[in-house]
Amino acid sequence: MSTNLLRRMRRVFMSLLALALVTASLATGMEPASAQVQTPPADGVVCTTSPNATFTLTTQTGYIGLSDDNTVFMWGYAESGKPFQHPSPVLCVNEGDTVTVILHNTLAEDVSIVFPGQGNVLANGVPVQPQFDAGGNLTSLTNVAPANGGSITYSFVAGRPGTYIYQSGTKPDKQVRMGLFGVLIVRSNRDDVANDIRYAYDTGENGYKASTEFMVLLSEIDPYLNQATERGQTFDMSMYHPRYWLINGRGFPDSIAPNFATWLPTQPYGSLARIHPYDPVNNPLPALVRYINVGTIEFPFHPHGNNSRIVGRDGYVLEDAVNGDLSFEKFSINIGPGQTWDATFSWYDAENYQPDTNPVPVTIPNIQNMVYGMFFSGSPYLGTEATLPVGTTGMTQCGEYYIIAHNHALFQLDSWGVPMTGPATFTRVDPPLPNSCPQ
Ligand SMILES: [Cu+2]
Repeated sequence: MSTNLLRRMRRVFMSLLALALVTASLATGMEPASAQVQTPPADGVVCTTSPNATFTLTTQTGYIGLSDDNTVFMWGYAESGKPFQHPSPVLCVNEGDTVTVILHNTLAEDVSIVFPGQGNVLANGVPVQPQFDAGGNLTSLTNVAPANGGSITYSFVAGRPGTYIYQSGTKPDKQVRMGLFGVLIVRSNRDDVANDIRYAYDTGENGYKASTEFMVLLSEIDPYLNQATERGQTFDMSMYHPRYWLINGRGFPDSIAPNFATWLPTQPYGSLARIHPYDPVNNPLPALVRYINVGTIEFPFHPHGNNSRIVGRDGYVLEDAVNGDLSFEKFSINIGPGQTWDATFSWYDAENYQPDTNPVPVTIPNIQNMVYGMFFSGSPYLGTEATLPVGTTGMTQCGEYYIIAHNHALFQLDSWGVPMTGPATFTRVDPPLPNSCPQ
């Protein structure tokens, strides 16, 4: 999707989103599958890697843009020498790597990082310990990088493949809410990247098309907490009340803009899932979505018209020695706070409607009698662009389908009172290859 299209769309989406939902519903009852990536990829997970799995992170402050055009002050862990970004970088390592994270703290209070799911974490070479003040009160869940310039080095062996959170273990009620969190992906030794195949885990049926790997990192913001922090004021956490909910640090429609969209300079990660229909020969593997919840309550995420297969949770493959495979099909993906869920999905062209040989079994009304959503090509047939009524803003490129996926707690599908924004994104289903879609 081009930059211009997305900018136009941002202006007009409010009045047209309802129509888009109608359009999207035309494509329900079917299921998703796979896409194209470049370097850096326009869509999909953006991995921050290091040859020796060593990452140098520095706390930074900055601002993000939200769907009501507000901006909010945030904290983040940024790669050394790079500016603030939200969320913090996605750290990708391989199982068995000795991972080293060097944390430099520029903030005026102690910060830290905990690595839930990782065992035997060291801080400056010795096992991490909770921290207490002189009165015996817990001050941090782990060793800290002291305020105003302190540093600490964490290390651990990445034992199991999976999706993990890393986040502040110091005043997490405040610091995680302020943005001190990110995702850690541990890759499996089963991966066969040369053939575009990865596996979420070392065992089980969780192979996926490597180029269709997506992330849905769900978070929340109470802007009054952020404002108080920016002003150096205290904030009464009993008054904590989020007004924004985000995917990968963006609200809709920014959520479907490409990775590194220039107009979202501090929010590099999009969440559009771009795939092709399942094909037993040419596109047999599913896509993978890594769901992560760093909020304070459960988020019932809801990809329309599509079941996913949950293959792992919290870095554990869903199987055991007695029962074997324990993966399961799921419609809404209800992720608890602090959880990660890994889900595979394909999109099946179940009816395979074709204009000549297998037309839709309804009489299509005259276009004057229909309302067109901006994500409707004008034709119900995948891969067909048809005439749009005069004055209609069309956003499709090659007759692709857009299927909405959103947080189904509808009071959260919102940006401080602007409805139908926040945690919503799309699955974009391109026609089978070869097609005329811009890549
Ligand atoms: Cu819905």
